[in-house]
Amino acid sequence: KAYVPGAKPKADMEQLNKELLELVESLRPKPEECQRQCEALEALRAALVKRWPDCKVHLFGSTANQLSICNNNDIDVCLELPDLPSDPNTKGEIVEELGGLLTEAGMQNVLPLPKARVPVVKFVVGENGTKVDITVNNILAIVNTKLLADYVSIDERLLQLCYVIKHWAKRRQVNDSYRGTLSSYCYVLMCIHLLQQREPPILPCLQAIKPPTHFRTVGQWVCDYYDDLEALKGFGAGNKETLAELVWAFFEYWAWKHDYNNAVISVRTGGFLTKSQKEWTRRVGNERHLVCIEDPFELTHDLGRTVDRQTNGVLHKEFERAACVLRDHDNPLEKLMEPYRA
Ligand code: 3AT
Ligand code: MG
Repeated sequence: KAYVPGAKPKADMEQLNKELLELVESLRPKPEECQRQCEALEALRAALVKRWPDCKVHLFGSTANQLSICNNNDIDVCLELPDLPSDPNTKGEIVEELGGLLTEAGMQNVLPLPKARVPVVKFVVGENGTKVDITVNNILAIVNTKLLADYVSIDERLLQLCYVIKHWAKRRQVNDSYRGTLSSYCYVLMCIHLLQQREPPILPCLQAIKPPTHFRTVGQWVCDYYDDLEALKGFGAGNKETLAELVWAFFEYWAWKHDYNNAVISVRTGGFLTKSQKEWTRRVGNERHLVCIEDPFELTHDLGRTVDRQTNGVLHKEFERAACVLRDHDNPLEKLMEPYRA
């Protein structure tokens, strides 16, 4: 199982690539599923405008940036209320109120979490079974959803890689930030970072291209970046790497090459920072900074902060397992995606 520098996968990479592309196609959400989610959003919007006539209701997360895989059945919604004070207590109060209002409107399994880092209500739209997470004035999430969507539109290999990694992470049960592994959002940032690092790069660093063309400031965070996608068409064309090669590169990196002791992955700079630069060298409260992934906008936020000693071991073992399966098997895909059994 040891690292062998320079070792390459044993599999026929052309064949593996073909199989991975088929997997990607099978993971695309079906039109019925999208239709159901749209209906859920409309039902919700109708209930919300009755109480807040000048609110806006945004879709964000994977259903808004094309990175949703089929049977995900989960939508992320943000209620935008103009003129609401931005302190967490106010958001918590709105979340409490939303809980009552959604129950009255016939939503099911309504669970308000007013004390969460980002206050949220979880519920299910009764008629069609769509699960919803609704947050209040979560403007950073709207902006980071657009950033991810913009990256997705630059090179199709990003969507393909994200699908494969998200599918793998769900199968291997390492996609749950509440249980100490990593969120989907975090995996997507890891994929973007990898494609920024290829030689030649497959993705640019949108926050480093000057001058920016998209402007937004959210609280203390300046979220400006370059979003002239027309001008970036064909950016990655000089790099001919296939999906199979990128999947291998992803797992090889996280299994053996990432410097877990010192390095911070930064999509914002398109490169690496150190834990000391970020002052993420020691544990503060529950934030351990064992795996460090910088949020592109909320710069004090380490997306790996939820990982603890035990789950760090689990994650690292899973990355190693995936890299070894790819390296040592003639026909690795089925084994790579084998559901985790305790
Ligand atoms: P799934 O397809 O639902 O697995 P997703 O991309 O929708 O993946 P999540 O449901 O984990 O990802 O998160 C929804 C969005 O919420 C993604 C991002 O815009 C925002 N978000 C999630 N976690 C964070 C975070 N820790 N910091 C900032 N934004 C976050
Ligand atoms: Mg989601």
